[in-house]
Amino acid sequence: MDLFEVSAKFKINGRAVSITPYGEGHINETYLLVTDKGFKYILQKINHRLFKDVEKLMRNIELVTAHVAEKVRQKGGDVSREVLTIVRTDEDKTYYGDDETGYFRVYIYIYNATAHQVVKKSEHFYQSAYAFGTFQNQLADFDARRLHEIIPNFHNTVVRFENLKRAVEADRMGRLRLVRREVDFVLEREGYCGRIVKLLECGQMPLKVTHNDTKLNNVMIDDATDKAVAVIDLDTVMPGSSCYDFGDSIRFGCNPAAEDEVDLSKVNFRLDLFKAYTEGYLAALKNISETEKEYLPFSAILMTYECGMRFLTDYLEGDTYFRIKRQNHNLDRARTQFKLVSDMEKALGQMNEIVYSFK
Ligand code: ADP
Ligand code: GN1
Ligand code: MG
Repeated sequence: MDLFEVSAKFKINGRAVSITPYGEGHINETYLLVTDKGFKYILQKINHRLFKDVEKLMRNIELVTAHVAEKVRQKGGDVSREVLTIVRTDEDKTYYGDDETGYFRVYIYIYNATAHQVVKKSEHFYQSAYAFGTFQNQLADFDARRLHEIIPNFHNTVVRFENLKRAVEADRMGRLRLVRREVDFVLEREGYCGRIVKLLECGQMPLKVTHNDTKLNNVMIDDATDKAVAVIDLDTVMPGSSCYDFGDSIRFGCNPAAEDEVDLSKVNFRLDLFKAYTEGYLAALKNISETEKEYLPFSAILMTYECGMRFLTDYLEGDTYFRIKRQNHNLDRARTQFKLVSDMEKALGQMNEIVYSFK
């Protein structure tokens, strides 16, 4: 079944006339769909290898988008822009497909807005912080027990570390000899892994409903006003720590170069951007505890370290998780992350000062 046939199963306005690959996501296959009536939609082939239970995945997204939409409505906002809207199938389902065809979903396209790949204006970064903070506020009264933990242990760095060790031992692709330095970099920092996990376990760090994938390109920024419009990519909304959401944003956004930049001299941790993000996050986030605040700077290191470790694991296992576009792509990605970790370790004191310079 081709993509045009798939698109005909959904309640879109018109008939699809073009369907083209879109965006820079590493997980799903994303397409821009345009109809003969000029309407645009986002068509996605869901990564079924990762999201084995599509029914539960889409149920999570349905619950979360309905909850956020209600909050937007209460504030008199524009529900078609400020939250993802699922377009249903003719059979009134949130997705179409089966194991053979693959699984597909359609979202309303958010017009006149961009998901940026790097921070071009620090205002955008401030705005993305405000948006992710607001998203957490909107879900603060959402009962987390209604959510399925779609990828268990997603930000459990202890488990991620064990996975890397297993990949090293197996060395399936014979690539270990090429990455000894990177593996050592990870092993030397094992002490980072359990810190937030332990705080969550003992209840010192509050467990919240968080986004868990807070890259700049998972937030739509209005092209005209530079304000954040909506948080997108809701596949990983699960119970987590607000520190994870903060740290992952810093990981991606405070680097002026691409996540897969090969020239590491271009990869640097920018403290001015850290300040912009921190200001936006603290301005938006209601009820942040002292422990959360204390661990914000460290969480930037932790999330960057964890992501680098995940790229490295995938490289060792033969690139089965993150989509790659070239040889060594995951290794290049891992290297940028470790360069950022080194930079951040040196800047930890300054990051702390910045966090405590805000109320
Ligand atoms: P992945 O999980 O693979 O990262 P995303 O859901 O983030 O997939 O989508 C990939 C890209 O598609 C986004 O970075 C953004 O550019 C674009 N996109 C996704 N949803 C929408 C939408 N509703 N409106 C406009 N663009 C979107
Ligand atoms: C993936 O889906 P996307 O491209 O926004 C990944 C994140 C990583 C990120 C690294 C479900 O995000 O966890 O931090 O790549 N998403 C999933 O760029 O694993
Ligand atoms: Mg994404």
